[in-house]
Amino acid sequence: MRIRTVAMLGLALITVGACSSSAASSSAQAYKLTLIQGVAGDPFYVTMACGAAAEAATEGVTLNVTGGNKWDATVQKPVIDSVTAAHPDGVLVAPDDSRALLSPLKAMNDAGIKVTFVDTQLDDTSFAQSVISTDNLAGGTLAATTLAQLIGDKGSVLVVNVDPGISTTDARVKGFSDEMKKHPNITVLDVQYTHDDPTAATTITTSTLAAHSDLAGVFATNVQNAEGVATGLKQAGNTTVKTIAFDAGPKQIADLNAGIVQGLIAQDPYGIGVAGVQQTVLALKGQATTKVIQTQLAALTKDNVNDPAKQKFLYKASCS
Ligand code: T6T
Repeated sequence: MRIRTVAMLGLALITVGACSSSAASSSAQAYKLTLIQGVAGDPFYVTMACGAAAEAATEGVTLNVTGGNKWDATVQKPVIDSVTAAHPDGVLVAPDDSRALLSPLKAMNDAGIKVTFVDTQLDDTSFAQSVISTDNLAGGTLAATTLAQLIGDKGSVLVVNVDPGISTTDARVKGFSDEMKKHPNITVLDVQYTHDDPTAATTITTSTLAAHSDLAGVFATNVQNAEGVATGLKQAGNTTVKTIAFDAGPKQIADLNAGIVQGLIAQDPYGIGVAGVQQTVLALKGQATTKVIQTQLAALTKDNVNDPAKQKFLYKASCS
């Protein structure tokens, strides 16, 4: 497998080939695919790229991986535009905003590039070959029932989220908030946004601990928020507040094992990457695709995190 990293316009661009480019281009079906990550460097998207690269190798297609260095639609838009200009055959994309990126992604589709949504999606999915994600609503519900149990069904809970307008994290918060309505002795505080910055999550945790003496639990909606919340609880020496977080990056697993976080709702980003390549290649071959695919999730605790069956839900820092 060939992996090449190129610094371009401040973006990380990785080329992963199943075989040498000359060999790939000699095959009639050596399609060129690009994966546009929600943000580069996030273990969720690193793992998704590993799955996509493995499937690309199996199928004999080439895969470029790119992404902005920040979760921000204004950073992702030029990345999308430059991929459209490069004109691969198909693109797997995780849009950073469910509305703001409609126009550049429609332009990509109108240019004849097959588009598949992986993880996040737009409000308008009409032109997508396939939409592949976790059942984020169900994950949010599971986070709420687990947290309610951990805190004895009473007290205040803090929700630390990325930004409004992201399909995945919006659905997680909806599932969480709707479920918490069934728990009258739990007060869900106003959702706080971090723009995907762990430092902001730490600051929010510190100030909420100070302002709400009955704070009993936290729901952190993704990797960066979970990392920042754990840091805030550690810095405060707090051992009473219970935390449930989405995702299963390496630092999150360490925090779970250390007892700082009590539960993780882990996704299967590797499987999303595999399915994304499979569906895009089917579309390119003119074969039927599956319009909506929901991949598995798993509830991880300190007690089950080492089970063999859970290992596929742990995210990677790199593919090797
Ligand atoms: O939770 C994942 C992903 O599903 C979400 O859309 C954005 O955040 C992550 O990448 C984790 O940081």
